Amino acid sequence: MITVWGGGTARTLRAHWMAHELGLDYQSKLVGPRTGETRTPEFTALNAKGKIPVLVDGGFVLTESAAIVTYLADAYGPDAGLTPKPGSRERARYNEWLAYVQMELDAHTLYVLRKHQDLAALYGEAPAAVETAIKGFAKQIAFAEGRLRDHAYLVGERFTGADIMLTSCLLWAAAYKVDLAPALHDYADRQTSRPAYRSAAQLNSSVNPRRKGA
Ligand SMILES: N[C@@H](CCC(=O)N[C@@H](CS)C(=O)NCC(=O)O)C(=O)O
Repeated sequence: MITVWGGGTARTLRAHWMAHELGLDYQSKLVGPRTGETRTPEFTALNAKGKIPVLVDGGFVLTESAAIVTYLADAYGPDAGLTPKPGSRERARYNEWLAYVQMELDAHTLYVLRKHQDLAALYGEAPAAVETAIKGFAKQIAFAEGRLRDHAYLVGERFTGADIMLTSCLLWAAAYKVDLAPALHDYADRQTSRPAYRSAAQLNSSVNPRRKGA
């Protein structure tokens, strides 16, 4: 039995979205962040970091949204093309996009906004950090825009887990009213019209529809 723990955030959406792309029959435990549900002994035994999402596949426990997205596609959709073949140059390109999304868009910019705007009561007010994060996002997102001006997807000519990762950040940025170029809007609209996105987003947001971002 496969279980995905976590709901209500851009990062948990990634895991549910890939599970829905694959048509997996899985269980969801929609615990939310900062609810105390990620601090229970049951949860911290799975993830000592106290963070969602977490995947449990039989006795195998995996954390980190990008790792979960990639593992699910590798393990349960080897012929579905949702991840390029390990060892290929396309796989290297896929890894490049994943590292970029996680570091340059998620951790260094959007999550800084999240921490010092919505969660300022927890992490402190930091207007200079917010301003730097907005500028940093604008600079970094140009890399994705350059690709998407004349390609439909990030890797090759098909949808992969990298598109799940990027789209989750574009939705997160849009929720923060960050300006996005037309090519990025069009791209996000195409990805979010996928049936798997729609069903996963509905499930993911059933935790707390008012919550923005991660
Ligand atoms: N790098 C991790 C980040 C996970 C993360 O920070 N999750 C947040 C919510 S999006 C969380 O679980 N916070 C737990 C809490 O604050 O209770 C990933 O991509 O999975």
